[in-house]
Amino acid sequence: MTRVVPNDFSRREFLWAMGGLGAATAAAFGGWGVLEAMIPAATADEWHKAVCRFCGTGCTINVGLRDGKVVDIRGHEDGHNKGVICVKGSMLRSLPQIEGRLTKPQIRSNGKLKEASWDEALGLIAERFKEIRNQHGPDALAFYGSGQLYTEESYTANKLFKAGLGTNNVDGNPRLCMASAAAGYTQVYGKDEPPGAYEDLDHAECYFIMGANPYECHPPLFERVMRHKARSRRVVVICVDPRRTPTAEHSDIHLQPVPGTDLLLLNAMAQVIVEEGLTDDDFVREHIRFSDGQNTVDFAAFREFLKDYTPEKVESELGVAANEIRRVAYLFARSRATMSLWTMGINQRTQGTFLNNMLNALNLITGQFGRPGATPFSVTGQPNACGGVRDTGSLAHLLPNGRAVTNPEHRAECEKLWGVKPGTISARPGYHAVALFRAMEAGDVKGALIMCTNPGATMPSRERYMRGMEKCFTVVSEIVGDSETAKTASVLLPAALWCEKEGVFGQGERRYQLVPKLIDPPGEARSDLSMLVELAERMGYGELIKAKTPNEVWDEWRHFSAHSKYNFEGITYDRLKALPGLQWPCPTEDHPGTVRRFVPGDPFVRGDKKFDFYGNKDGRAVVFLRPYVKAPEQCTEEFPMYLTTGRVLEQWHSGTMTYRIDELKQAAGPARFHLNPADAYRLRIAEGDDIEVTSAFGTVRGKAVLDDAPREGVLFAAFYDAKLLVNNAVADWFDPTSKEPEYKVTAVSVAKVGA
Ligand SMILES: Nc1nc2c(c(=O)[nH]1)N[C@H]1C(S)=C(S)[C@@H](COP(=O)(O)OP(=O)(O)OC[C@H]3O[C@@H](n4cnc5c(=O)[nH]c(N)nc54)[C@H](O)[C@@H]3O)O[C@H]1N2
Ligand SMILES: Nc1nc2c(c(=O)[nH]1)N[C@H]1C(S)=C(S)[C@@H](COP(=O)(O)OP(=O)(O)OC[C@H]3O[C@@H](n4cnc5c(=O)[nH]c(N)nc54)[C@H](O)[C@@H]3O)O[C@H]1N2
Ligand code: SF4
Ligand SMILES: [Mo]
Repeated sequence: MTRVVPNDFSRREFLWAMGGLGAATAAAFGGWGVLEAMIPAATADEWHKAVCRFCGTGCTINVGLRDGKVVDIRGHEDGHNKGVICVKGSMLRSLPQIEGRLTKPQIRSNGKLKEASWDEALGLIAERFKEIRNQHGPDALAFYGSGQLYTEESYTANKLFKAGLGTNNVDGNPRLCMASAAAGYTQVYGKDEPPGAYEDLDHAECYFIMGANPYECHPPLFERVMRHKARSRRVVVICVDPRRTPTAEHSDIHLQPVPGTDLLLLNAMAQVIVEEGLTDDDFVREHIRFSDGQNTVDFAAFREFLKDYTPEKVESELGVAANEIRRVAYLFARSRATMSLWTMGINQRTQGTFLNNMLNALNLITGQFGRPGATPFSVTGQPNACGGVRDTGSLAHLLPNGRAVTNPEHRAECEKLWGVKPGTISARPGYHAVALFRAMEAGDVKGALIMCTNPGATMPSRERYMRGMEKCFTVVSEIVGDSETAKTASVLLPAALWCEKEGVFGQGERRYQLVPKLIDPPGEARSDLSMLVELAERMGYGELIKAKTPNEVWDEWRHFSAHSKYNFEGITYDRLKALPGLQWPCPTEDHPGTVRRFVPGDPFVRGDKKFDFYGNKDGRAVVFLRPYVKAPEQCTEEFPMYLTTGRVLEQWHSGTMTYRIDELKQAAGPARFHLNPADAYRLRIAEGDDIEVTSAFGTVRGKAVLDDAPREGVLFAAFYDAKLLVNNAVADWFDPTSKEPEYKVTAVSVAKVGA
């Protein structure tokens, strides 16, 4: 492997100075000396438009090939990302060759995985799944998928399980990630997915970034914020995070709340906005309905509700001074265009849905909506959580295009569109992620297909759920053989990754983009779609799953979508091959796509309305009165600190991909516990000490690093390193509505090992 710069430290410094952006981008900033060293040795013979495999930014890229191998990656100038990519994207060139790629199926016998043929592996799965269904009913089977599968793959799995096998036990990692955002949008607008677009990043004057660290997790988006800020002195960036992240360091205002208390801040901001007359009264009158969650209430009731949340009343529990709350509320309401951005610090919370409701509410009551730069915007994590999972309804309570399994009309519509007998789709919602792994543990789910996700590392309270997977007939489709999840597999299937297969990713602004197949997978590895198609055939569902190639599945799916307000029938493979993606709604093949929803330009807006929240019968968006409730994890004498978890720039989730790429591994280093020096001093912990972190859920050991980024009393760890499986200690409480776990708030004790 080519070493990129002589000294890893200086390389990381350089990348960080560039906002983590990749080699192709760094040129724009004049970092030429180091840049040349970063350009890979091999030059490409041919270039192909594709999409980055990693995050929900969904950067359009050019993939350089030589001798059937990926040798270079560049940002695509015509993409929404305008040529910008981050370090993970630029290192995609090494992904197909990572160590440990699976090349043959494996079947466990006498406790050991042994190589087998595809015929044996798929034959066994079909036989065992049929047996389990016949003996225990369809709900003893489950599919656990991923926002990193292609849309065609998630759509097919969802259809096979819900309309074929007859169980709604279809869930996946977007439950851990975007469920609160989806629930929040659906309650407010009657439809999921953001009203705004990345383009809004170029126009806002106030950016309200809460529970998100886009500097590390969505670098091209944050770079757009910084570029806009450099152009205009009026721009103000506000960051709300218990850690002083690089995002916070680049912001004008950083509020550092106690983990788990954000709803106090949002309600207090609303209180200031209402009390100080900062609402947009016309917008409120014409386009908003207020609700206490059960009934419609009036504005006076909203105002009354907020009286408990004056800045002075909340400041001590929140950990942010009242005058700061007032200042931020003014800036939010008064700027010419306010864009709020949030991710996991908000979604992964027992009040995640309420927090999402309130973030949308702040933009609505101030009329910061539907103009360039004025929009609420939930930033998406995975490359295909939106298009692949939320839009296809591949979650336990959903059917495609925003339909619900509990709604008889919705079931009937889907049965008709899928051509199955009335009554085929079960009326019972399946198990959501946490419930699913508990059902495996309890022995209620006896057979599961896990695809493109590594819950053995990434579920909260993971040890418990490893036991569940071990107990079950667990089929794991993976690219590597030694993920935590693969260790539990009864059958392990070798998967093709990214541009070894073809399919569509739908990123965070409703944009669908095509990844072409450019190279061959190693050995006998094959696409997840082909596994699903063959499994369906072997189980007797060949007629139901009649679309067998990516293009055939896509065509079926886009015609399906025409029966909904998620209509993208006009987005064909041919258009996707030619264009750097299209944003839905996009009903016809000559439609240019839709940048902003619920405003003119959106094909569903009726007549000459300036705003039309057509997802709700009365055409209004709903502002909810959402009371703050303390997080279930509170600091006690036994567990006096908060553990919070998250990501670093160079690593992706459980690290099975990025921790095997030398440059990214060296740049991130091993994961450690980040401890505020004040806490470290109190606990007599020095940098480099081995420490033990214990919660009511489990214990993890790791090295301490002193870092004043987390606020006092807060400990941070990332989860990419299999040597520091922080999820052993992370609590698995979840939001009662979205069922998304609260990864961000666990009460722990911290001690030096042996002390
Ligand atoms: N480099 C990199 N980028 C990624 C990913 C990756 O693995 N690596 N994964 C992608 C995915 S799937 C996702 S979901 C996104 C996640 O993107 P982000 O949500 O931006 O990343 P996280 O690090 O999970 O969490 C964001 C911040 O929440 C803060 N936080 C913790 N508790 C609280 C709280 O109580 N209140 C508030 N306000 N903030 C809190 C943390 O300190 C952290 O800085 O990133 C995507 N992009
Ligand atoms: N402590 C803590 N835990 C968290 C979070 C947190 O903030 N803190 N965040 C949560 C969130 S937001 C998310 S999204 C999840 C992510 O959790 P996971 O999805 O479990 O994590 P990944 O490492 O992305 O797992 C993807 C797996 O798919 C494999 N793979 C890659 N490409 C393919 C393919 O094409 N086909 C197949 N079959 N396999 C493939 C990879 O090798 C990898 O093992 O983690 C959650 N866990
Ligand atoms: S920002 Fe996300 S999509 Fe863009 S290059 Fe980086 S990892 Fe890939
Ligand atoms: Mo995520």
